[in-house]
Amino acid sequence: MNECILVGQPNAGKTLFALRFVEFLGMRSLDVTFMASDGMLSCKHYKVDQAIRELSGLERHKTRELQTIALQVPVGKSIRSMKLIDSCGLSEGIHPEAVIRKAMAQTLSVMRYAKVILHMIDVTLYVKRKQLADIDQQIAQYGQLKGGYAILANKMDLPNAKEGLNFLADSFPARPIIPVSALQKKGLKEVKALVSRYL
Ligand SMILES: Nc1nc2c(ncn2[C@@H]2O[C@H](COP(=O)(O)OP(=O)(O)O)[C@@H](O)[C@H]2O)c(=O)[nH]1
Ligand SMILES: [Mg+2]
Repeated sequence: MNECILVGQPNAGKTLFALRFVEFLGMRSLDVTFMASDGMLSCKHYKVDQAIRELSGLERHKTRELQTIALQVPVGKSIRSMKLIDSCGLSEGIHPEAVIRKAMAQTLSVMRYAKVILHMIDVTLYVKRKQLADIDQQIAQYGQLKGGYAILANKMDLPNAKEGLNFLADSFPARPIIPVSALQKKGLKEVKALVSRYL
């Protein structure tokens, strides 16, 4: 199966982006499989807008386990199957909550076998701050070892986002960077084109 994992810091916009991508592919509803860190699986059916309300949000670490969405992606004249895996945010240091620590370990293990790693970064983090967070540096280093890797520079709708994007482009001159706005549904076509190359 073609796995594509969304990784990045908490609140980068991974969950909202995943759901917008589903919507972009023409799906009105979806099945999400939740995999807890102890391996327990559960599944829930959502309408896209309901999933957005329930699964994305400002609360840090709202996504606490791997959430897999099975997708059918039209590529040329054929349809390819793909699993889009939304993950718990990776943050610096050792998180005090065991559930989150386990979810982060689970994310790292999927990164090993996923065909494509989409590294989501909130560009507004880098408008003022001109130093990369270690975690973004590490994900990018790991991504370099993979064929399928791209940085999704998210929240391009926000003021001064361009400055953050420029900083990322200077920091990662050799990596593909796709500017997106999960909120305004921008950049979805470009991400689909990239992902399709690996399906
Ligand atoms: N302005 C803006 N806000 C966004 C965008 N993408 C996500 N958000 C907001 O950022 C917050 C975190 O989003 P979420 O998808 O839960 O982030 P996750 O922790 O990476 O899964 C939510 O309040 C979203 O509405 C975007 O493109 N633009
Ligand atoms: Mg999330």
